[in-house]
Amino acid sequence: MEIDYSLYLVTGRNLIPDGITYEDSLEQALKGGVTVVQVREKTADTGEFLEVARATKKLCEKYKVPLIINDRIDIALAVEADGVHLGQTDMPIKVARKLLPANAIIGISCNTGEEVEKAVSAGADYVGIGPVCATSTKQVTSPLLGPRNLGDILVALENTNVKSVAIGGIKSTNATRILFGSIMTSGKSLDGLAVVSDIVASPEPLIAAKRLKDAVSYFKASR
Ligand code: TZP
Ligand code: MG
Repeated sequence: MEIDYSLYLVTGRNLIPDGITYEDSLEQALKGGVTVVQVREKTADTGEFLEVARATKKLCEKYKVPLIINDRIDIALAVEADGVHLGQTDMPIKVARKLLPANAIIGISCNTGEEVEKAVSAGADYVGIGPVCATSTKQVTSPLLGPRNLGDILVALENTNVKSVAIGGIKSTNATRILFGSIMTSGKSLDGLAVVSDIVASPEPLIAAKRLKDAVSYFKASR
């Protein structure tokens, strides 16, 4: 399955402003041009996670956008999601691959070139590289990369078909700098940007998504 990684929305239900429902927020983001959705639920129990995943799947189908589930292979299977996103300490990619349908998308979070190299040999479809900038959405312990280190890490993807998104503190105000900054050191460019708060914490997720999408489209058109 070919995925357009341009604007990869990672959900964050706790960040949605009062008065906006999860479904409204998601639908606005999809209308604004989000191209992939990852359901990330760090505190929900299994029943709640499943419910959110089902609601998300409905909207993803409506907008023909692939659905990725964070961490939980069982939930991905239950809702027939398009894939899973794993962390460095989650189920190993090779094990996940055995459990999931043959065409499942598997992505993994990476912070270093070595982690990216490992992800490539384990058969990842894409890597989420970060945190690029400071974020308060997730407690991060790994070093902030900035565009330059991000570019150095992208070198590990040269001559592979593995796609990449950057994550962590990405906003419409720094998107262009991250996209263009990261190609200074490598011939490889990002395939997209992964964003939580700049979209979901916005009172206008459609506009927020559109701004980010425009930045990625501009970058891709100029390559
Ligand atoms: N992984 C690394 S940083 C991060 C995740 C899930 C959070 C990104 O959130 P935001 O709000 O886009 O900075
Ligand atoms: Mg995880």
